[in-house]
Amino acid sequence: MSANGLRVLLVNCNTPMDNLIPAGVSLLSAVLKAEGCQVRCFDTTFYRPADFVTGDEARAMTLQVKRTSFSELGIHPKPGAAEDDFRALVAGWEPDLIGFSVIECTHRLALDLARAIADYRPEVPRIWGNVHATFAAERIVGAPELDMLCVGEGEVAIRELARALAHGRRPSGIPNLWIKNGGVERNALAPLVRLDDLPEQDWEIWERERFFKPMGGRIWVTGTFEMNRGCPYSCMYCVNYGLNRLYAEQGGYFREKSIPVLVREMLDKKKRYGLEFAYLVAESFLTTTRQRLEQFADLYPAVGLPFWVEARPESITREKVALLERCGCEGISIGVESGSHEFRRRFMNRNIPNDKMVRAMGILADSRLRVSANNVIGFPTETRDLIFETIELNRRFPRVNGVMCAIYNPYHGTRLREIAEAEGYISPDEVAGDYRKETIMRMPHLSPDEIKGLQRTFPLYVKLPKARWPEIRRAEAPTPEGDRIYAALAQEYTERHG
Ligand code: B12
Repeated sequence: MSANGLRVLLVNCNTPMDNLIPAGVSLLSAVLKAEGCQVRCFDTTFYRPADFVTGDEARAMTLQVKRTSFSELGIHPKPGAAEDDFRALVAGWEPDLIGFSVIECTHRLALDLARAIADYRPEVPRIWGNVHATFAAERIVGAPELDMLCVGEGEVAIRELARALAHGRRPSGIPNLWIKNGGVERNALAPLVRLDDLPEQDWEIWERERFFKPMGGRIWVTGTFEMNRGCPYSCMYCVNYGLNRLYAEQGGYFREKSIPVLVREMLDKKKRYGLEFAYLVAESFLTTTRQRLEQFADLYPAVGLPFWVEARPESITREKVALLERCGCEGISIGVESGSHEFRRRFMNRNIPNDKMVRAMGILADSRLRVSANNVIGFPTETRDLIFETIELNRRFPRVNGVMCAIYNPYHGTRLREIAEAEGYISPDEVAGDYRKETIMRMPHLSPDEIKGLQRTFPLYVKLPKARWPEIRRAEAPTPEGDRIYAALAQEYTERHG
């Protein structure tokens, strides 16, 4: 049974100007096209509200990355408002199903878009999917802007939904879907898909500019590839905590795609899309078998695209690093998160001693990979002193090119969200924001402004001599004086550390 001719509009609710093709929406499109559906995508990426600070800009303003600008590289935001263009597309194309892909910090945007088409044919289902739909399901299911939610993976659910609609059947009994039909029909989870059984991602739905990733002052045509799905670990701040819990009966959410299948798709897409860089979705790249890594090292050079990986410090060995160098890896981001072993153990489920982390950074310092240390500040119950433990740990790392500092945000589905609610730092119906920018938590001992001040000075505290700390402390303040001192220090830092 197919869903021939059904018109499906996928809506990628993205944060403004954040390029990199989402694998999830691309896969859903491929699944739908294989069923004979017509698919279009409304993508919000290039709609940039006035005065909006993008994630990349926020990182550049806090000295984490070099400043690159889309407009200098010839990519300009779209002139109109997303809601108007969306309404026009829906009215003109008349889709039979509208699927919104929503993460927590695009919840508001999804609501605005859904409201913009509130008067469109009421029999056309509006379905929300992705991690926010999965983990805030109970909290958002009552919203009049949506008719269904996809909890968990989408491939089977959207295929079955499309088939039902194409055959004029009222959708019911479809795995992973919560369907509003007077009450809410909460269907059970489908078995997890095997990644090797999935079709290749469909990238025809994306505009050419969506592949343009600015890095180091130029554009790199970049493709996103799913190497595995989920993560074997369940860190308490991460969505994989929730995904592994949701899929506990199926042994957790983590699966791998086989290397030959991955490489085949990469070779094909490199040629078709003129790729220059690869983004591999693998949340802990080196946490896998040695045999798999060796197979990657054997087959990947045929693809030959530079790439960057994310890894846990405990997975770093000299052999694995040599192997990454061999297959053209550009750089590696290491999840440090916090500098207190005790805090990491209690509040993150990350039980690695600091010395071991320093040793891993030492191995990387001896390699030719660029190294980033990923830190997070502002965790629930975290104090200023604990943040300084993170700074002190970073100071022990022999060579780090990028000192990254995110601000913790309490996303639904994570254990720390539950703790933040229990501590009264947020109310249950609050929606978290973008962790590159600010916190939504109100902790009595550490204000949002103090956290923001620590974020912008974090690389200064790490890289400048301790004698400068009193000056850096003054640069934390969001006052004209603080801003002035910060600007001077930031210039010095950029000249010295790039
Ligand atoms: C790769 C990635 C990125 C990439 C690509 C972004 C993208 N849109 O795909 C980049 C680096 C650009 C990125 C940026 C950001 N990300 Co990110 N990212 C991820 C990561 C590691 C994997 C996502 C992925 O590709 N998975 C594989 C695909 C196949 O699965 P999927 O996306 O879940 O899609 C499936 C289902 O969710 C469902 N589905 C999805 N959409 C829809 C729609 C419909 C209609 C239906 C029916 C089903 C459905 O079906 C899909 C197939 O099964 C996740 C972690 C995770 N495990 O989810 C974080 C994650 C999604 N990111 C997160 C965040 C916070 C961000 C940023 C705000 C900050 C940042 N990291 O810089 C920005 C925001 C940009 C944005 N709007 O996405 C958070 C979101 C938290 C939350 N609850 O909202 C996550 C969960 C990480 C975390 N902290 O736990 N990210």
